[in-house]
Amino acid sequence: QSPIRKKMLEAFSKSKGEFVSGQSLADILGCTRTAVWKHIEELRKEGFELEAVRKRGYRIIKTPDKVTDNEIRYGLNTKFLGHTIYYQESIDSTQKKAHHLAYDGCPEGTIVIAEEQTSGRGRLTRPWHSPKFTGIWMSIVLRPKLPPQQAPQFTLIAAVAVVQAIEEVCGLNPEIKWPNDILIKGRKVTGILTELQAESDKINSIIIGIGMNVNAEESDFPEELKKIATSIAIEKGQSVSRARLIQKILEKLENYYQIYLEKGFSPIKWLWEGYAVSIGKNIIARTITGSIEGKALGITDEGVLRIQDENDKIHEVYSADIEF
Ligand code: BT5
Repeated sequence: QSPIRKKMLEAFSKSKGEFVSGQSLADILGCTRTAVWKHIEELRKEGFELEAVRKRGYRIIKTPDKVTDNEIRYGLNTKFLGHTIYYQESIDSTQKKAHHLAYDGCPEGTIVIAEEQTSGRGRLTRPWHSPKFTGIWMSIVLRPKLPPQQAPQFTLIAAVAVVQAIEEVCGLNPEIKWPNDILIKGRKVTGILTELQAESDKINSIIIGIGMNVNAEESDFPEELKKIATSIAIEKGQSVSRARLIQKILEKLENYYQIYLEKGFSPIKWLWEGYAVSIGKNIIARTITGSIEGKALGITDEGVLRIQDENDKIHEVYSADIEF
């Protein structure tokens, strides 16, 4: 944030919600009233709501709901997850940053979080729309001592954690569409991206990216997403604290991660199936090598989807886009 806007915010905090005249702001900042107005517009872009009244000046009505490291740390109830936080107001992709940090040896449980991503990405380098202050754009680094084949299970563990966090914090009932979509009433509210750094037989780190539309309004989505995406605020009819949701996701994820390390995948699989929408249905799975049509039977202990085609042949699918 620019030093001028920092000074401006100090002046507003001193006034405790009362109006500060344009002239006194100009005096404090040592600039013209036109320049003051420009800085006010910048604050609005940063998520501040300001009231401007002629002859009285400006006052702050609402500060942006931010997800800074302090906001996340305050009230976080985990043993290690989220104890190291990299926060940036704007970033290209939290996933990319987390990869660098993981490579450089950051501690397990490190998270990267930003208010905005300028090139957030989904699977297969698809873009992930991440406008400022409206969502949770977060990447989490874990270091399980496991073979790389088990990595896809982490998408499913994260999905269970996300669904339960949304249920508990927001009172909504999301569903999981294998492998990585969380839906509310058929529209995507969250996407999960699990990537790994590994040697041939062992995982060095797993990077779980979570993108959740929280306080986005209909108008925040570009045309191509309007019909397929939704947000917590749209479904609930009111905005929700992103910091609280993040804390709940981290608490749930840490808990299920520990259960998974102690007891294996089956307790998670059992929970996961309770939230899954596509199981038992006739689906089309589009993979990079082609499409498979048939009945989704369920997932294996590795988190792989089993599909039975019309000739009763069983296919095991590691990653795909599902239509039903
Ligand atoms: C995903 O990919 O759903 C994984 C998304 C992971 C995003 C997180 S945010 C934090 C971290 N940092 C990153 O850079 N990424 C991760 P996939 O299944 O491939 O879905 C991508 C598709 O979802 C796009 O092609 C769009 O159709 C749609 N999409 C894009 N942005 C969306 C949004 N905000 N809400 C709902 N759908 C969206």
